[in-house]
Amino acid sequence: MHAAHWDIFCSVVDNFGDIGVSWRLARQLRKEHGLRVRLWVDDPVSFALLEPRLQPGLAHQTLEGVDILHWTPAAPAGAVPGDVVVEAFGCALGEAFEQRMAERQPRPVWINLDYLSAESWVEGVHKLGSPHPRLPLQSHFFSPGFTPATGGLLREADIAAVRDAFQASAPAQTAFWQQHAGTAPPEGALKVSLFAYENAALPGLLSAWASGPQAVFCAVPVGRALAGVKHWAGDESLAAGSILRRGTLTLVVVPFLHHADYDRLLWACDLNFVRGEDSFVRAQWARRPLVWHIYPQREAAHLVKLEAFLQRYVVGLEADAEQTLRSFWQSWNGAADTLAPPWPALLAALPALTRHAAGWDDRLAARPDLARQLADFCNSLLK
Ligand code: TRH
Repeated sequence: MHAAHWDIFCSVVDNFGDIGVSWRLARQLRKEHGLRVRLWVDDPVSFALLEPRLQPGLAHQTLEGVDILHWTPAAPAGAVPGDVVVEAFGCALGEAFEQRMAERQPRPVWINLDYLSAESWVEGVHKLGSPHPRLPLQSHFFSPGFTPATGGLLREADIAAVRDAFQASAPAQTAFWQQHAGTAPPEGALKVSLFAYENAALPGLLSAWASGPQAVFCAVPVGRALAGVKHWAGDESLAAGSILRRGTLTLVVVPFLHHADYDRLLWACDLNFVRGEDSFVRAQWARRPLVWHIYPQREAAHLVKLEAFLQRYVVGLEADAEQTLRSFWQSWNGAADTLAPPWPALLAALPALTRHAAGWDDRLAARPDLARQLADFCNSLLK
């Protein structure tokens, strides 16, 4: 039987989560499932930030066996749709392409890949069919999630082995820091990565890190949180390669890293501040405590999602550590009365949170990952 041909469409609305997830999914379907994958992306410039091998000027190129195409209003109109068409995050395929899908025999399996949420309604939507209003086509929702009744999470088959080898190797970590930060963390410092949106709680946290008692080595990738760091430091010149020292805090600005190096950053740190969707999941695979800055939505809808995740995540966590984690996350997300996330309490809870993060990773690793579940689901519809 020929390897099924998949089309994945991704529109970069803002930020990097949509393309981060789509690129990860495309690579995994190619590498682990032997599928022929075309990835259509409307913003190759943003894509190239997390995948520097990409040449944004090319209409068509191949990376890691995946065909990458610049998706323009004209580009896919002449293409014959694949056996499976994945519409990532409601990106709208366009009438011309939908028409070709309807004309194709057999018709493609059409997947609407959803955003990740820990809310329980997701289980009711997962795999639900939705007829096209005009054409003889049906799409299916596919919902990532944390429970067995959802589509699971993106997780490569070899990630635990690669991560464990890196975390066990001091020389590999030192080489990593030297390459990307130009310096190694001071002996005994707590290593933290900081990826966030603009955050009113940031100055207070940076001040807490600068005033001890624990030395903190913080890596900030270039991006939205850096403006807040500059403002706090009173130094507008901070850029990739800068090293800032204030009291017990050493802060390094690292460039926006290649996907694989961003994983290494998370693995090398004792605590990771992450945001959105994809970095949030990657931090869970690091087996280290995390602080999530959730993507803000209208009418505070994101706070419901935050709570839904917390409810799942804290199961089995000691009561004190749970209380600390909740108040820290709530204040980091502007959902607490205070703008000061309780840093001393979080620091004290880190050993318990680290043990918990390892157990959480073990539990999720035992579940089938999203790429496998999606491939199996589509295969069942292709028969
Ligand atoms: O960039 P984000 O804020 O993306 C968000 C979310 O996906 C959100 O759900 C969506 O609605 C919104 O965009 C439009 O955060 P996220 O999801 O963590 O994506 C960041 C990607 O960037 C992820 O794939 C990791 C990658 N990354 C790197 O490759 N290198 C880096 O140095 C950093 C900081 C991130």
